[in-house]
Amino acid sequence: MEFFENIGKIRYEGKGATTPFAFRFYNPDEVIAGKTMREQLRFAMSYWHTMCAEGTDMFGTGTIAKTYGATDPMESAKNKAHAAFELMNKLDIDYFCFHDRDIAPEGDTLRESNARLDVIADLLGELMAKHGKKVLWGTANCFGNKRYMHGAGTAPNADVFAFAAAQIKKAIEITVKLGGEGYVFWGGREGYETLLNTDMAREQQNMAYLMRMAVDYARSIGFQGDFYIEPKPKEPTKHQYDFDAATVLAFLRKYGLDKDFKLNIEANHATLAGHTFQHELRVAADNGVFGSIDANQGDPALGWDTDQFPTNVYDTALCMYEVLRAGGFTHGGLNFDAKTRRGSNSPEDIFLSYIAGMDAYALGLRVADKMMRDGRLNDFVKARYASYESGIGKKIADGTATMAELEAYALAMGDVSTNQSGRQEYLEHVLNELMFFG
Ligand code: XUL
Ligand code: CO
Repeated sequence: MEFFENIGKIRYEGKGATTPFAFRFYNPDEVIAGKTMREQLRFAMSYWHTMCAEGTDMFGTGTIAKTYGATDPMESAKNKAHAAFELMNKLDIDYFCFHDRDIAPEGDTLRESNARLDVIADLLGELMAKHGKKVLWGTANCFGNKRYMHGAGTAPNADVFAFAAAQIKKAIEITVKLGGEGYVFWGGREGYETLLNTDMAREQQNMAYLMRMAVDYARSIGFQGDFYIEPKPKEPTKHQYDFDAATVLAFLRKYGLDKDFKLNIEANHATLAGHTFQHELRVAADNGVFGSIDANQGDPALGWDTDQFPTNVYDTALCMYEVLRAGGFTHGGLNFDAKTRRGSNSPEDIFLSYIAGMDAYALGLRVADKMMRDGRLNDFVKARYASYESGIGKKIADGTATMAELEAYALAMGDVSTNQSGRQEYLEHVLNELMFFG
């Protein structure tokens, strides 16, 4: 059974493409910066937005049906799995990411939910083997059900904590069984609304313990991939504990989890935190925890997580510049945690959105590669800090200068005689040149 019968395989047609159902910039087998584009970009489909989300918002019901021709929830889940592989095949996407509840509907009891998961995981395993697709990462949805209204790992109720642990254990087992390369913790409702009812220290300590147990359990059953925390500052709670990359780093270090976790940086979460996407990626890379990326974009005029498909090439170029600087992905990749707008409600829109996002990242990779090879940006930064390569600067860099020595140096100087321009506008212009010439 075909679910998207009007749409054929999307291929690279380059500049001469005459149909919107073609890649203009993503040429999977072309080598850029030493690897094929397919290997550099490691695109993944998000099961939740793509296969499940129907375009609902708090003002209205869905605009696009995602039942895949079935009324029974398990039949629908099976059809959904088949549809997912058709979509990945047609879009030439190698990976997918999922929450437990995206792939199989929750049952009345945990036992029933787990049994349903087993059925669908077996089917996914068969389809993966048949079509050569892989799991980039799995995760547990510990935020949708009403039992998690006060959080999961940070719930004030120990029974909720226990339920969440059991749910995560199963999600890890499924992820491992499917050969997943990563496992994500996004703290869905791990945060608070008011400190008048919240013991923040206890909640964070409990969360760290849950993560410790999860890591140890996963390793004990043979998981060799990466664990990620996905920072987000707010939504659904007012104050999410995993606010941004720096906050997550402090948490990981406090609880001795920093060797076990990397970060999954999401573009729209970065901007919600008041940062640029590039900033969050740099913080992760500079601290040795760059892992994976949720590729989407927000709307600068809106203050929430709009999860739009990424089309802004400045952002994708600066993102891929960070990825290349970090040496590329290892287990991570670019997961399109993105959904079509509520008004883009046809199956064609899903394909056109992925094409737009994949082409935007392909362009980003092409520009980033030019930025690296051109070298002007890197050389400029290097020259800007040249004073730390010799003399007093080298002593500072080596950590051998003393306060008294620096005082003597400053007194002898009288005042700083030169301070070089930062040339911001020129560098932005260089970026434009690299983007739009050749
Ligand atoms: C929510 C979000 C999640 C995570 C996985 O904002 O980004 O979909 O990526 O739970
Ligand atoms: Co995300």
